[in-house]
Amino acid sequence: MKNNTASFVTLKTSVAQETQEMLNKQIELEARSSAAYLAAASWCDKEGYENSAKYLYDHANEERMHMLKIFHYLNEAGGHALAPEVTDIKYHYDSLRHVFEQALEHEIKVTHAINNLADYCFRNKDFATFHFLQWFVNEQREEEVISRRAVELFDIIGEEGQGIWMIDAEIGKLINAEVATASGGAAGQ
Ligand code: OFO
Repeated sequence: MKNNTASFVTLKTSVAQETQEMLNKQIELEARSSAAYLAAASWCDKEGYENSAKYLYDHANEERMHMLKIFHYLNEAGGHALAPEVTDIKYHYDSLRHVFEQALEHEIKVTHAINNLADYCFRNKDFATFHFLQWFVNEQREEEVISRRAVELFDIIGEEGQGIWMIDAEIGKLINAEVATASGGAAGQ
């Protein structure tokens, strides 16, 4: 007689094992984003960039929410979300500009990861997960726009004299900023 355990495991969810692994990797990446933003917030706090710190603390929370969104999706779909281990977080920065350049670079990396995941799900006909990921596609587009705006402020305002404090003030205004889409809406949460 055959052991039914293995077939039960594969019948329990329509989300393929490979997709589950990719979703767990994305959970880890979102957790890494949250930890990285938290570390950057702390650096800004310590350096006296109060508004940038607020922006980054807020963003760390958002990233944790992203992680949980995937976490719950995977478990509700009958899979197994794994609590991620996050190591090798950067704690020191050369300057405020460096913080935001790194943040933009990180967001671009996350966009690529989401696109790869969505592409994989579409090619493998997992349309439910593909549909679920559309929220993240929009969110990444919005996050890239805001992160790019933050970096642009350094060139527009200039860092000399009181410039750096003006940049910090402007970055504070990006908290909860909504990004209008080309079609007129806002890619909200
Ligand atoms: Fe999770 O959106 Fe940024 O990284």
